[in-house]
Amino acid sequence: MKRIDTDVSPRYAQIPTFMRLPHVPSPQGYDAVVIGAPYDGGTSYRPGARFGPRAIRGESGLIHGMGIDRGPGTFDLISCADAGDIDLTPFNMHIAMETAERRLSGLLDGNGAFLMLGGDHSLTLAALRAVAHRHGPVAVLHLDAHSDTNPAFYGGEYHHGTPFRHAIEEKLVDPRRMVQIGIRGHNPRPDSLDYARGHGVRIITSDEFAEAGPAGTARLARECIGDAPVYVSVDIDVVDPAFAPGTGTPAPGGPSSREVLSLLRHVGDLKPVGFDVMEVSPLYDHGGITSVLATEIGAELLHQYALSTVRERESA
Ligand SMILES: [Mn+2]
Repeated sequence: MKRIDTDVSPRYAQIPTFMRLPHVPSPQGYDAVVIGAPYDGGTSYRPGARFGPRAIRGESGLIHGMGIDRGPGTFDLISCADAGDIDLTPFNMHIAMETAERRLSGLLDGNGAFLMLGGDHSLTLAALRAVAHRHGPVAVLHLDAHSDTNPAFYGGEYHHGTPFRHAIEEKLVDPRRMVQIGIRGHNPRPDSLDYARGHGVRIITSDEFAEAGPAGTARLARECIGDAPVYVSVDIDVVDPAFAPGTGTPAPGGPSSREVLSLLRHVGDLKPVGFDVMEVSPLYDHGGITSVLATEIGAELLHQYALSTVRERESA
């Protein structure tokens, strides 16, 4: 199956899949599969991320597949499909998490990697369970305003502020090969950064990112992650709410969309094995700018995966 041809059908036409990829509900043999995770049962403030995947897909027809001066397009290098959404119950997080893990594990059985479109960040724990099942404990490149290593809130162990604490506790990730970039703002007490730093996580705050710049920050991340298989998780709230207002817990003082996109251009130098773009809440968006950015980030991650896949193939 092929992508919808923009020479035939204008970019705002046809039923939207991510970047006009073919909709393949049970994909097999693809290098990368895009999957939506419409869910917001773990949000602590603004709801609405359950509508994220649909909004991202709606805007994603805009993207042709590759920016200027970037060489061959992503879909000339690797095979990709859109598998649709995970059917997640809005009523019970434990069922939703199990459903997500099962579906994502199933994708990894027959394909190279997935790009999950969220959905709130609690589902990244399900993704890491699936990825660790396949690859063992992975390194993590985590872009977010928040470290998401909080304790339980209101008696709930699992919510969108906890996935990386659980991932560390469940040994799904190697915290010494984990980098969190863009962290800022306010944390409830005790400071959740204490937990992350106490386990050896490398935190690069928003101010440190601004000082080192995208290339310098990428260098720091590469020193920490090395050639370990790495999961890349992007909470859209890493970007300043001036550029990405449509999200659950906005935090002023973040990097611009350009800075985040140029940082992500270095992901292909690593060995990425899975991706997500989370926390898009279209209810709070304006003119679709957050969804447009999420689509651009997803496109960049697929391209970086294509570059690393081609490099691995050539060295094999
Ligand atoms: Mn997050």
